Amino acid sequence: MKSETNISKKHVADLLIAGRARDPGPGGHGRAPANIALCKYWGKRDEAINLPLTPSLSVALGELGAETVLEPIDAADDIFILNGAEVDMRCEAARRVVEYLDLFRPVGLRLRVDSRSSIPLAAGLASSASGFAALALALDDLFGWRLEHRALSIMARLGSGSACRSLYKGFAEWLAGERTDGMDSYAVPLADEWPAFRIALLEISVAPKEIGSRAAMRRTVATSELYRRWPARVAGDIAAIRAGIANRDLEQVGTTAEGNALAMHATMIDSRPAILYWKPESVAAMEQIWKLRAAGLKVFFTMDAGPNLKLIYEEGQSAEVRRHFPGLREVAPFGF
Ligand code: 2P0
Repeated sequence: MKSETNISKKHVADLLIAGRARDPGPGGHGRAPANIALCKYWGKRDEAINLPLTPSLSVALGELGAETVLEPIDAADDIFILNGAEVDMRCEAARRVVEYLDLFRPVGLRLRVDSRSSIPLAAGLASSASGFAALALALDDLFGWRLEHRALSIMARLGSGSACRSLYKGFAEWLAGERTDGMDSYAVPLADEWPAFRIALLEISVAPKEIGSRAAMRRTVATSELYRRWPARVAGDIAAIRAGIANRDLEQVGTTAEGNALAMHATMIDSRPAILYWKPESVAAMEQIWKLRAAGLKVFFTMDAGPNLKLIYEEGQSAEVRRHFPGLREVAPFGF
């Protein structure tokens, strides 16, 4: 299923900024929202440069996201500050940031990376998407490149696949593309605004995962028989979600997004060895949502590579939904 080539991130980075100066200005700033997929990205056709096997579609989380400031420093090593605290440069997160900076900066340039995330850590949300999108924007600003959105989206994708969807407010679709260099694999914003749309984080557990999404994706693609059905499932789901958004049809968007997330988890469960992110409380929450829906409340859920749920509903149901799930963290993607 995969079509790995020998194309490296460095090669793509050079294509993106070909002919542009690499002299830094005094500083760079970038800010990007987190995003939640309604039709999931699950599985790569090229792991080296984060190319997906299928398209995906997400909604950005308004003001929840990352903000990054870059400054050249006269030092032997980079400095990485996350939410005000200096990060040990030997840790995995710092290593990924340094590796990413190395793709774009001249040899010898050291940077102070000051990053803030407004994503509640307790929500169990991955912060890599908004983090790498903000970092891409900050680099673009630091070097004064003024890259177009498409190039910025590809640039963000090199940090983390789903980061390419974090450049826009509202809904965005990541086009899978076909090229081996991935220059046609980037996200585009959907024009639709849906002010009543709500997405809310229902925390089940924030314990560290036993397997990260990168490794889980790899195992699913390599071992799940069911995964062979995934591209066809995505094709139908993404069309249905797109049409549902255009018609402000919550029932269609909600049922399709919920089914898509469950199908993604089914491919994980079908992997050998099986991957199961759900906790008993995750299943209890799903059952509660189905019960409320049977009783007439329009509320749906999606889930990512973890045990937490994200609830989908409209403003009119907000009070009722929050009454049933008191700890919810609600986001109005168009209302900030
Ligand atoms: C998504 N996830 O569409 C899917 C659904 C998790 C479940 O994108 O390896 O951190 O950096 O490309 O983007 C999480 O994966 O993976 C993810 P990499 P990423 O939101």
